[in-house]
Amino acid sequence: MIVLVNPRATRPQNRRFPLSVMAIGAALPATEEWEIVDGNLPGLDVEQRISSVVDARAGTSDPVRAIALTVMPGPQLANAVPLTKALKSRHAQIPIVWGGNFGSLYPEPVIDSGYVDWLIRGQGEQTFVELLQVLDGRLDPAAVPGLCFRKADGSRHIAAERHWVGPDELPAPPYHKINIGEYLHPTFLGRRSGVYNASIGCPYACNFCGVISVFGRREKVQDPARTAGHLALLSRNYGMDSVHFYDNNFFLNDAQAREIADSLAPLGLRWWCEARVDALLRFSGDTWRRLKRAGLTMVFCGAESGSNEVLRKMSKGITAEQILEAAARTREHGIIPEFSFVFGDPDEPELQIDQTLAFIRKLKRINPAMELISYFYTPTPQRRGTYGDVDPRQGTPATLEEWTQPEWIGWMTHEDPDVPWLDGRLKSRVRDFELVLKSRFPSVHDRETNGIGKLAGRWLADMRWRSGRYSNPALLRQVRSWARRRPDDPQAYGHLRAEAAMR
Ligand code: B12
Ligand code: SF4
Repeated sequence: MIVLVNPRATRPQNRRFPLSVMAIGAALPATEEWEIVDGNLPGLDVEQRISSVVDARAGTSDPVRAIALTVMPGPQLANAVPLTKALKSRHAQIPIVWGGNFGSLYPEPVIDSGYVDWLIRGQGEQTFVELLQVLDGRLDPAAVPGLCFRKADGSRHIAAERHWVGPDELPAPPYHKINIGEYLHPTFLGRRSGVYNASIGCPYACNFCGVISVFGRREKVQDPARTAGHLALLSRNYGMDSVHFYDNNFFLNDAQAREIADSLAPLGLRWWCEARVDALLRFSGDTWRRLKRAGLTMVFCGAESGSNEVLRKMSKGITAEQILEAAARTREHGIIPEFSFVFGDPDEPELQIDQTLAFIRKLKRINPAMELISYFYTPTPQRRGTYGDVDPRQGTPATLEEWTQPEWIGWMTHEDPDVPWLDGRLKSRVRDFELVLKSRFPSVHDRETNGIGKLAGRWLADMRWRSGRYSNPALLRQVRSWARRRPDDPQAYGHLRAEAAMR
């Protein structure tokens, strides 16, 4: 028996399918029994639940022989650390395994912790199956790609990730192992929104991004017919009416985008996905129209900066002019663009912030429907060359306990990194701008601010927006906190966010 754990990563109201552990479970041999414990479910005592499975299985022919956790940087890590410690002290004899993005990027503190026995870096399906053979004494752990551990002499064995395979070579998501209805929630897309991941990796080379550090510069996409088959099941059997595609990069090129559009069209779903600005600009008018017809409602693009110099330093491979053009094309086709920006150039942070804020105004003029997502630049380990030529490991914690401190959570979530080139004044400049912009143009994601509050916010923000004076909008902040049915949720990251957390 294997217990696969998704430590709490977000509030129950934001929970989505725990895809990472579903993928690991689906790849286990048919003879292996396994169960998912999802910390995002409401009212669940995760440690208690795991322990009750362990206790129920103890003394049977199939006791729990591994507890495996997925761990993403950020709040999930903060929850995974105390949970793992508690599990280790309660069930010392059961091997504890970590996988996921945090350990893939920062293996040393995980291996050194003393309470994680095995770490799997990168794609986990095959490595986890081989680890079970290691636990049975049938395989030498040092021979397993991606498997990291402490050797008998106390030194670390940190393996490189294994050569990974694409989604078509992996089993289908095991929907029968979760209660699907518990994971379909209202979003701006629909009443019963779900999530899906149809590819692995990304072929681009942005040198601030953690994806290429884990998966290299490659992407493999699933056959669109298979994607449509899985979504049809969710829509037909469970009433899913909309979907967020989790893929880092959903479209490879024009031909593949058309194929996706044609496969999804019959399903009648509304959907959100991430795409590159340059890829979008290569689409023909016909491809845009097919995508629109197929339900593409919002497209998220990493715009990152309004400065060509900064985009070049980031190896982003796009220009500010192309971003403006993408804003125009999305407007023409009635698709909402969600542009994400990374603030805080290590060389000239103030100049970059000013240029980018001015650029966002321009984007808003071209496409008033445009949505803004903002992050602060947080150096992330890279295979080659980092944006700003900084050492992303310098000063990062050596222990998991330190990683879970609030200042490092702010670092990992890219919400509030403590970096020498960004002070509170500069961060406030970005946050104040964002508050003015989102009050003046309420986000389609915002279902929590009441109508009067939205009206008052618009009115108050209008003067500021026109004059370009954003600093310290105290009254707007007050109106916002008064008008929200629920307070801003700083755990509602990315596609979960009703609006960016505005503190
Ligand atoms: C879903 C998701 C979330 C969800 C959390 C999901 C959950 N666990 O409940 C939410 C929205 C909360 C979230 C938040 C954040 N996320 Co997030 N998220 C994703 C997303 C979109 C999909 C992950 C997924 O399900 N993939 C599908 C599964 C099948 O693949 P996988 O997770 O990679 O799992 C494979 C391997 O990693 C490994 N593996 C994973 N877990 C395990 C466990 C075991 C035991 C084993 C053996 C192997 C293993 O094997 C799996 C199968 O091959 C990815 C982007 C992406 N497409 O991957 C970003 C991504 C992982 N998130 C990222 C980030 C930075 C964050 C945030 C820190 C920042 C932010 N402000 O958004 C926050 C904070 C996280 C937190 N709360 O702790 C980055 C990580 C980059 C990095 N390496 O640093 C990504 C890659 C997005 C990006 N392009 O930047 N996220
Ligand atoms: S930022 Fe986006 S496009 Fe660039 S490497 Fe990362 S996932 Fe790919």
